[in-house]
Amino acid sequence: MLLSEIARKQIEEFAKAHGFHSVGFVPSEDAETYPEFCDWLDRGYAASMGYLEKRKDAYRNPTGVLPECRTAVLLTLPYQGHPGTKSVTKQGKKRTLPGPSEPTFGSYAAASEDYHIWIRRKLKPLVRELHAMFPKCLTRAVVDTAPLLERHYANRAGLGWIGKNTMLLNRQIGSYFFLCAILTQADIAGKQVPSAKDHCGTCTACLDACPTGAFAAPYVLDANRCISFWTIEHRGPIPQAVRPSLGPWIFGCDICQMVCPWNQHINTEIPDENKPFGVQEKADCSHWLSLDQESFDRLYRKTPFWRTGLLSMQRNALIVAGNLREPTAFPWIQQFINHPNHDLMELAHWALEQYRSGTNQEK
Ligand code: B12
Ligand code: SF4
Ligand code: SF4
Repeated sequence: MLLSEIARKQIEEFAKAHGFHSVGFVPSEDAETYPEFCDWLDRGYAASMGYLEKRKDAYRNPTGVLPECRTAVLLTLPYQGHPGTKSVTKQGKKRTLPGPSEPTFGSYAAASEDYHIWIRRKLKPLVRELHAMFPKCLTRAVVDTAPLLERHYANRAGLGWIGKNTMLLNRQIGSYFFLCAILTQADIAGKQVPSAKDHCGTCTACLDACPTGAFAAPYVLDANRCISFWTIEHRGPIPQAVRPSLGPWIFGCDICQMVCPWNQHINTEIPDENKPFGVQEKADCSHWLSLDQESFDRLYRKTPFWRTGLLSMQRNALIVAGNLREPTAFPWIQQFINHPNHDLMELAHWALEQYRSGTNQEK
């Protein structure tokens, strides 16, 4: 057995014993989909996520992150996906539509700790294992934030295919999983495995279900129209025309995953770190509207909500409360009508208007 083969086997066994679902290896080569990525940026589909354009060159090859990189090790970690899909018949056509008519949030944020934090921690023993095998090799663990086309390399490493909803999908675990990588100077990728086959077929459930029409084409998402972008990444006011399309989503959106046939009946081991925690509160408009900065800091410093910040979370909660005319949030909205932050004050008036117009419609 070649040394690289032994190394791959050992890392794979070690990773699986540490709760990773799948592991794949790919040589550090230019991404074949790099032109698609550049085209995506040129069309303005990144919206205001300037960090992507800023590091455009680095995305071409993993050496943009670790100049000495010879191999990218890609890994997956499943999380508990959003429950509540149901089949309905719409316009004579049977379709699967998402359930939530109550406030809700992207299930990736259900754990008690931000995945960037705990995945980094989980990668440490793996990095140590690599160093034990290749003592002088330079290595860098990557979760989400480095300029690496994670889905592309995961696809090349055989971990799944890129679906029409742009998610990486795996036949066993659907798309409810995180991706992460270890970039290393050790040359262990071996012979390239074939990329996973596309299993979307003629299905278009995700494209049909997206409430904002965010897919410019199959496999191409325009972030300017994506709820996930508006509620997580965007800072500042959300235009009036966009607000109703947020529906019940306080933070993130799972609709294009909820309807995916590959996400139904998933039964996989969820790592302990990823177990849902405080789900009811996170999906409660009143909870977000009642928080002061100190409580927010205390409760959410180590969660994905932290980067979005309290003001943006309250912005989202006001919009969702208005969209759903959420009865329990009503008294909390009143507290915002003279808020020192002009955007929140304007939104509180907008939200109250939604309650009023809703009542008028019902008369
Ligand atoms: C920016 C970003 C976003 C943006 C833009 C998303 C997007 N689709 O581009 C926003 C804020 C909208 C977003 C939302 C979400 N995100 Co995000 N996001 C990222 C981030 C940081 C970069 C993605 C990126 O480079 N986008 C640019 C596009 C062009 O690249 P791409 O999506 O990888 O697309 C490739 C393919 O589509 C292919 N391609 C392009 N055209 C074509 C055409 C054809 C025919 C084919 C076959 C392929 C193809 O080439 C592209 C480049 O390689 C990654 C982490 C990372 N470093 O990769 C996480 C990441 C993609 N996000 C993730 C998650 C979990 C989410 C959400 C589910 C969160 C939520 N619940 O709200 C949603 C899902 C929305 C969706 N359908 O994608 C996970 C996805 C895991 C998975 N199983 O795929 C990642 C990998 C983070 C992680 N480390 O786990 N996200
Ligand atoms: S995350 Fe939601 S808004 Fe964004 S593309 Fe998917 S379904 Fe559409
Ligand atoms: S819903 Fe259908 S088209 Fe969309 S990603 Fe899943 S299988 Fe592919």
